[in-house]
Amino acid sequence: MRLSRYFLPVLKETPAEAQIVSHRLMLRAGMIRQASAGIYSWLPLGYKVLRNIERIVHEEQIRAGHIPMLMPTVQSGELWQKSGRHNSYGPEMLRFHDRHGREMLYGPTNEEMITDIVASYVTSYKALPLTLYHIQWKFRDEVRPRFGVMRGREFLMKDGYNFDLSKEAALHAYNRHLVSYLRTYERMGLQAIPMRADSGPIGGDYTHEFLVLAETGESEVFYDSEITDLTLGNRDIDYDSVDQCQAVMDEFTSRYARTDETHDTAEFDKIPAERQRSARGIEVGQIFYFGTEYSEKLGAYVQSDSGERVPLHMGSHGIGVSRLLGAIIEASHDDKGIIWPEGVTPFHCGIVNLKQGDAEADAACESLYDALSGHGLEPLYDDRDERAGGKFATMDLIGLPWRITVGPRGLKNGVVELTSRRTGESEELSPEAAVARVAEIYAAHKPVNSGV
Ligand code: P5A
Repeated sequence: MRLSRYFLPVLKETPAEAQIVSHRLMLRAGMIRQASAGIYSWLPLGYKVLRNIERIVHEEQIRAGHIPMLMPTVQSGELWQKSGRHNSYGPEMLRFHDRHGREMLYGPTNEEMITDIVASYVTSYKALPLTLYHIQWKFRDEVRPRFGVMRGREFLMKDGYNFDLSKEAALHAYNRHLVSYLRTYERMGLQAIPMRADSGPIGGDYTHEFLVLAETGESEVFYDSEITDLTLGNRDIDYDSVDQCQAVMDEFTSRYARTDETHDTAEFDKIPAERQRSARGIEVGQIFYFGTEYSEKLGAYVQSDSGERVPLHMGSHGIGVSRLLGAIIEASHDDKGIIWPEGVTPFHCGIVNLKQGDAEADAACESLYDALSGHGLEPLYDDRDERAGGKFATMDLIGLPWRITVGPRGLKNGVVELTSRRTGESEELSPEAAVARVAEIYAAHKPVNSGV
């Protein structure tokens, strides 16, 4: 993309309404625009990151054996009457009537709808285990929408639902989700810690929230500092293996890590004092096992292998896709702007031309652009007739992890400059070597051919 032809409405001023750094930076970098409280338009740069996050979520869901589909945003109130949540959900649910006077709502979640679908088609245990998911907009009329996309009213969620014959099988689905979520967040450059949580209006005995530690987080958390040393890394996990998923689960959940809702001071005090931590965190996902409650209410039963009619064991699992943009920025920024992890960056590499209009510099930038594109990378070429300082400031603000700077002086010596946004370190290299280096860095972040 050439910046002169892009739509990147960056702001020089810090918007007064934004209280936390991620919200400020998303507005300043021209990523989002508020349409009304807690509802945002995704401008091109923000949309690109949103799509990258969504792609990683899809890839990791499919890797875990879960099946993508799409349910509507608008639902009929009827199913919610059956589950009993039409009343209990309260004013957070946006309700309205269609022209025939029927109760409609903008879905805050999809347990009822998916259970109804499965109840309609699945009749035998042979169709199990089954996990279906979608990535779809939700609406919750939050009392205090704030912090930009972090607590929106309209927000994008990945929500998945598992259907199993027994509690044991459903707990494997729970563990499998826990492992696949760890991998999902790590690919986005995030450490999200699974913490014992409170099940709230979704219900159920088993639930973990995934929290990214950040001062601006809305949740208070308590944990054993050892948990922050754990990573999944490149471990090759067989998601069908009950033992392997259980082992990872045990490794990550056996240490104390809880939100304030489940915090237990006596338990916490058993950890050596130097390892006790209290902090704040951003909840980027939550998993639940809730048994047969929805299946019984909505009629999701199957014939077991002994011929009995049994209700399905279910769980639901959510990732805050749009919230993740805010969480990533909270975890990765500096005074100058955003620092995107390679896995989600909107463009792979910036190209800054220090002397636009200089025939040699222009040609070198064009050829870098082609060479990077030839490697399947997407560069953002700042081809505007602007001062170098302004170009650097824009690149720093929008946070591309790598920048190649091209100027007549360097070109005389056959070199360009490759700069890391994270460390600020620069290296002079031939244009070919700079391209090869950038391509090598991104080789570890190639999309998985997952069939989404
Ligand atoms: C699990 C999937 C559920 O709704 N039903 C389907 C279950 N869980 S949840 O914890 O309530 O939401 C899942 C994740 O969605 C994000 N989230 C939000 N993001 C932005 N703005 C909001 N107002 C908002 N509410 C929830 C969180 O990341 C949460 O973990």
